[in-house]
Amino acid sequence: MSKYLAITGGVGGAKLALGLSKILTPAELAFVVNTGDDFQHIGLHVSPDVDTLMYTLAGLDNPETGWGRVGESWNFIETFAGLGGESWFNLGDRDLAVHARRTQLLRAGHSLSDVIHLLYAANSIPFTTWPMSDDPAPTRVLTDAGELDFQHYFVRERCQPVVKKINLAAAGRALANPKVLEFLSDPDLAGVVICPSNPFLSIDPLLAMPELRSALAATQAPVIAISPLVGGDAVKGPTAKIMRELGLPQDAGEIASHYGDLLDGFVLDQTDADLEIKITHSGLAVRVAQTFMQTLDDRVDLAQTALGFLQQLK
Ligand code: FO1
Repeated sequence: MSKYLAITGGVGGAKLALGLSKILTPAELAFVVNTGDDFQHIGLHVSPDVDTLMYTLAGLDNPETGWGRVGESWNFIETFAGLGGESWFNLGDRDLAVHARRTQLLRAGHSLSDVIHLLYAANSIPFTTWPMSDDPAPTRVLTDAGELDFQHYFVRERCQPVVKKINLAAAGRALANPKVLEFLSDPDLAGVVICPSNPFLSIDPLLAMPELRSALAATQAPVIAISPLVGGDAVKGPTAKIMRELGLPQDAGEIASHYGDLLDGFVLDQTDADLEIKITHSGLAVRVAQTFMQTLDDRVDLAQTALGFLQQLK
């Protein structure tokens, strides 16, 4: 039985995750999610990338924002703000129940892995989904406005501060999820897909975990990444802005070399087909496809392309 692992974080990654979930069975597909965005907020443990994937796989995601739930109400946060509480991080009423239940379970001694299993099962999601670690591994962002917690940079400051460095030290100290390490050494593993998430904010935290990075480098299965850039700009979020601020060329070729020798293949958007030669010369196999996903069909088509590419690379 061929099995596949999808590495995802944020909104872009969740889109492809949905596409993969429509063509593979739970016995064939597992997810590992970035938890570097997690934070304690107003006494609650918030896990944005875990929840974005959950809502997306359950068909409950807010199609406008990509995060949070569709059909949300905002009575709590409005009332909380009226009492002088922080409201820069928008917590919808139904979303709030997820954070409250997760916090309650964690306080009762459950691991983040267990909590994810319980919350995903409660939303009838049959796919195995692992956090990159059960330990806290908060991403911090060094900017011209000082070092910021991830959500302060991303939401409170709306990604405006100029990024100097992404601080992944906590991820470097966190214990990589042994289930993921085990899956990467499974002889039935037929491929790994790095979804089109922000490489610097949503994928690098996982790769900053030495054991996870070396397990990915050592796996016998082919590893591919899908470009999160289309024509030099991110579909959503600050990927291109961060690349500019880090002094990197804002093109898909840079993304391919960012992942370096971890990759066997790279999926490039058709807008960037001119980069195919350059990337191929770096020793990578390249597929050109539509990576810009608007519809469910787009998500499924890109997932099919990714799987076909992995089968070709085996
Ligand atoms: N992103 C925003 O830009 N503004 C918000 O108010 C916001 C609230 C929010 C609540 C729950 C949740 O799971 C995600 C939320 N996000 C919000 C998105 C979140 O900051 C990002 O999805 C990830 O951390 C980065 O991909």
